[in-house]
Amino acid sequence: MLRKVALLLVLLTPANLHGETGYNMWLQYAALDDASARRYRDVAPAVVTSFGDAPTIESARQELILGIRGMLGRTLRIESRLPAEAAIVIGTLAELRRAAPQLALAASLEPDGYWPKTVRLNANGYTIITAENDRGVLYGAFALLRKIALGESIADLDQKQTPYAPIRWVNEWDNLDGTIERGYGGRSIFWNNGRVREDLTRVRDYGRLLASLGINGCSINNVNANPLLLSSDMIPQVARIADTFRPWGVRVALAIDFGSPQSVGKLNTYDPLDPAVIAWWKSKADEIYRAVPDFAGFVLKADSEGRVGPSTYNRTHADAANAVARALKPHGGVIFYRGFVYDHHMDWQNLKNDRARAAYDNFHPLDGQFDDNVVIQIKNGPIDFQVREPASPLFGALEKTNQAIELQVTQEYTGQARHLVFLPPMWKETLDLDMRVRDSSTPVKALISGRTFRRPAGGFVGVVNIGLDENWFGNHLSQANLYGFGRLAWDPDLSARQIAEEWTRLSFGDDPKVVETIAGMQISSWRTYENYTGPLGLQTLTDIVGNHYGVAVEASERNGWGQWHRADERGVGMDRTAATGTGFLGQYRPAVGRMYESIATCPDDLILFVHHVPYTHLLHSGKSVIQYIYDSHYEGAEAVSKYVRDWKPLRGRIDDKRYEDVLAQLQYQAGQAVVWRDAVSAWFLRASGIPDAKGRVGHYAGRMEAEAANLTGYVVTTVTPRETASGGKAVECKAARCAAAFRYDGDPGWSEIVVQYFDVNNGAARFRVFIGNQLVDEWTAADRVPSRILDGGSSARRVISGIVLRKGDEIRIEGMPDGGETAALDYVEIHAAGN
Ligand code: GCW
Repeated sequence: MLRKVALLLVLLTPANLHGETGYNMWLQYAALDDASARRYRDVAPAVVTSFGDAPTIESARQELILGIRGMLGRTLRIESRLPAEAAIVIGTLAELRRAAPQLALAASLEPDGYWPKTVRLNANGYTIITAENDRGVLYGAFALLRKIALGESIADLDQKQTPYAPIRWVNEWDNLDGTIERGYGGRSIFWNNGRVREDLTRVRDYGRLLASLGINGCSINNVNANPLLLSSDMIPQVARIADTFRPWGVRVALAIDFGSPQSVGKLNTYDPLDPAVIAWWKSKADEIYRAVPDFAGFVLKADSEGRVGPSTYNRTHADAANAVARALKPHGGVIFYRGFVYDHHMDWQNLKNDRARAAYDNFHPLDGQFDDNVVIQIKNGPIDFQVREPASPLFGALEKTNQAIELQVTQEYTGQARHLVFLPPMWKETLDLDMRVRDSSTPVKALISGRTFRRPAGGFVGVVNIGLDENWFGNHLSQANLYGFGRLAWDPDLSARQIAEEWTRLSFGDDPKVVETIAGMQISSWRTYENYTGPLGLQTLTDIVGNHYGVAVEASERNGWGQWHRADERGVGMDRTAATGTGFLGQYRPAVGRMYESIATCPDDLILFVHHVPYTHLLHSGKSVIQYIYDSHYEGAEAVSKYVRDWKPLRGRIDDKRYEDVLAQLQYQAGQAVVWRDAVSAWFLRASGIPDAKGRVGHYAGRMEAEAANLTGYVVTTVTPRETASGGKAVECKAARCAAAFRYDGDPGWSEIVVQYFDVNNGAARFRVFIGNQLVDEWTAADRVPSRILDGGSSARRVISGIVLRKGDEIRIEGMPDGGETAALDYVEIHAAGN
């Protein structure tokens, strides 16, 4: 009873009065305004009739009731026969032909495709949603609701929809203990303490969100796979997840460890050609399929980053993939074999070594040797989800092998959900690139979907890594990346702008000012982030051996990981040409290779990825490389502070909760962008010795270093890497309380005080700011950051505005350490306030 009352309350309270938590992502089903609701009410039937009893059909029916209730304020009545009045009618083609032959539905559809069709019969209008399979019917239901939410007509429907590729999967890098590798939205929704969670509500709701995008498979554990996953007591647990996803048409897959026959099966080998190993994989697959009859398959990371693989026995990747594939084959399963295989102990001093070559070198020679239910899963670029990379040449090099593109929805190298970065524009560039495998156009999207070489399988895999956070990602705006991934996997011909606008309208409503602002920010955000983190193909200049978050320009150099940019005092960039470099460019088809090989035709955006040039090299734009590096960093940081200004007028136009959350995130990002700007430009100034033509780098108006302040208790410390602190130094408090006093020497007037401090994640230090004896601000440094040391990732900013300062004023900052956090300060900067 209580539950019923609660449900009623939920249904009766207008959603927009509440702070929206973001839980429903783009499935808001917010009430339409009166005028639009009236338009639909005039045509929308009062009845939904469904044929077939598959759980996906039931989901479709429930979703239609829920969505129409939310948007139009009407509850559809359920009928089990074709009624003598207008109705929404759902079911597969086979079911509808059998149960309602009078509708005369003649069509042939692809699996998962759907057909919304208006049929008028005996003066009744039927809105039919039909498909070849149940899953397609569910997709059609979501599509109808999306049309209503976007204000599109549903009066005369007749457009058959076909997914671009059969494979539209997500991967989750969840560990069995509940942590997530490179997840930024909280702990796992699937696992906790080595087991599948008892409460799978979040899994059900995630399945629904995936289904709304047409995603049909999900692997539920880290590709750095725990072998225990294949132990017999795990399989019934995995079956519970499969049962939970099934009503949403999402099939479960598992990432496996190649050593499992030995570690789990207790064999003395995991040699893929050993008959006992082959038999073990077969019996393991049989066991899984007994518990999960629609099990989708395996994902395998082998011989990469310390994972075991066929190389132990001098076997090939094809031997490995096929051994597992043959166990899955009788059940209709597939194996995704990851193309992300490379040597991370490469000699950095050998200028011919190149990690970018690895995927092609490993897999191209094996083309034709993989079974038909093997899919090579290839990251979009040849390195590793950097802020910009060219398309992997392997896409153009497999003709007799299935492939899928792996895109990273979770923002590992792109701001970890603390920075706004909308990735579809980046993915589009790769998907649309013509790889020139034939004279006619052969873009990456056609190759990976299997269209070019008529492969039986192919498509899209997104690494998503959502978590238990209320909004799944840790950042409301990051949800757009999952939306964009799903939409592109269904139809890669959609434009990034269209995706951004759709997502904004579905998530935040139709107010044109809101749509223009948010979609505009989303669309420009990748370029903005690139501008301050790694332009011209430098790749993300982050701590590549640590958390991949904060700035650390040299972290990529002088180690075996191979993410080298080779910047030194003479020049910058990695020579990957066929003529003088690593030969990487020779892996592309000639027309593409030539385009990058010649400096004259290589796009500026990738120049340093493939060429080593002096800092004075002039880009196509006429600007020198070094000046571009300076300028882009200033432009990027300025663009983020503009996002903050653009966001503020949205107050009251969207719900308060998301307004405040996003504002705080953008303000944080604006501070981080300045850290990146200053660190990267200072590093390149030191390396190149060439000053910024605009005089900004190294000269910071109004900045007072903490190490030069009048210190009580604080001690000066050197920060590593040095570019992540202004002047390479900061001050730390090793006592209970310390103070740093700064004398203001500028013009009197209204001012903004910027306090650059450090916020590490092993303590919550307190700060208090005084002007003279007056306390003007205080805060606790307890933000969610990935760093425990003073570096680019922990550098943080507090802006105190609306303060009038007079010449000679003392600004005193008190710091009170906590735990491992030393209330460290970098600098104070005073800006005259604008109006
Ligand atoms: O991007 C790198 C990540 C690793 C990841 C690996 C991979 C799961 O830093 O955390 O491991 O790629 O894709 O296998």
